[in-house]
Amino acid sequence: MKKKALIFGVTGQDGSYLSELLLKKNYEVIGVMRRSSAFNTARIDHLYALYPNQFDTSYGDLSDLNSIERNIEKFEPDEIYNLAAQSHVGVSFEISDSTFDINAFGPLNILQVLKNKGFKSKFYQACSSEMFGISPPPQNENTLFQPQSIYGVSKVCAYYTTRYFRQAFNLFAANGILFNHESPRRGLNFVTKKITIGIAKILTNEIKILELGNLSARRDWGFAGDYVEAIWNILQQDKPDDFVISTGENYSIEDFAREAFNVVGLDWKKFVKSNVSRYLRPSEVPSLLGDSSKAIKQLKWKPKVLFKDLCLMMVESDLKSFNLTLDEAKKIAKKL
Ligand code: NAP
Ligand code: G4F
Repeated sequence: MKKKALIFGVTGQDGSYLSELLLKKNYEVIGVMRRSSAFNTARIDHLYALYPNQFDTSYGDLSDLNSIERNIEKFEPDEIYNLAAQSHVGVSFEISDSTFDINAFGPLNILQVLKNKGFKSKFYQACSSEMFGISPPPQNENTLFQPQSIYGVSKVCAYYTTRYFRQAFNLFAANGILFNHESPRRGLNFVTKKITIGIAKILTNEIKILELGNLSARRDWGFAGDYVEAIWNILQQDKPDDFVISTGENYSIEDFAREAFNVVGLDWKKFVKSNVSRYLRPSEVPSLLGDSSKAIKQLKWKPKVLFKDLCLMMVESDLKSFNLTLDEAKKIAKKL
């Protein structure tokens, strides 16, 4: 019998990589996606064709309890991965109610269904290093949560809700506290992707200058493809538990820009402008640096792709989407 996984947030960056991983492991994967006026399946379209008998999607929304119930009852999954969220910290300052609603009440809705209907599905909740906020680095599973945004607060809520259902009702419910992870499939308005696609736009004369916000914040950036392996691993443990997943290295936004522009031989300082009045957040998380000793020991997990290779992977992929090879890009860069 194939294992069955239900993924909330299947259309997102992590949902697409996790689907690929589970399908390779011979799972049957059902992705829950919300209705959108524009198609939102670009990251998973290839999977329908590659795995016609193993992969499918179903409509549902984390703020619609009835749809959650319907999906769990219909598919009776062995494992449920809740990756769905309003995942943009900056945006959460503007749409705080819906961010809190989706990110905090969403997992509560799923867990209530599991408990009330007696389902034994294992449950994974996507938590975040943003929960640590201003707690000084390095951060691990014992670090104080001091979130600096409603996004962070909502994830702290989701974290404790998951632990509560595990402790009070004996559900297999686990939290992954993941530090920033990126990829060519990263959403366009996160800083890494904004920089790497910005480089391709500068080289093709679409823009002259790239505007960013705070350049001094430091992040522990890993590769999403590596992190979904940890996510899967967390649900394969004998007992449910919570794990920090990170690379253990951190760099500033300025460092990322320098490294990424350097891939094509450009000096970032000539092309990046800091527009703090537009992009500065009301409160900032200055430095995230994960200590994943527990995951390394218990999950036997460690990241394969580190900072430099991640920059290279993302720049090359964005050049490709503009029909440029790295060599062609370097030639154009010499003339700028
Ligand atoms: P993402 O690309 O923004 O994907 C978020 C997913 O959630 C999308 O599929 C989105 O659907 C879906 N979604 C949003 N609201 C929903 C709702 N009301 N009902 C159902 N689905 C909804 O995020 P990601 O980078 O893959 O991250 C996955 C999870 O990990 C998120 O919970 C995020 O907060 C958390 N996390 C991410 C990182 C990171 O660095 N990437 C680090 C720590 C934690 P649409 O496609 O329709 O928008
Ligand atoms: O790329 P970001 O928007 O990611 P952020 O805020 O760290 O959040 C991401 O990682 C969290 C884990 O720690 C996840 F939970 C969350 O879902 C998301 O995936 O911003 C990174 C840093 C911030 O300090 C921000 O102020 O970059 C700074 N920044 C500077 N200029 C910018 C920009 N961020 C964005 N999005 N756009 C800018 O122009």
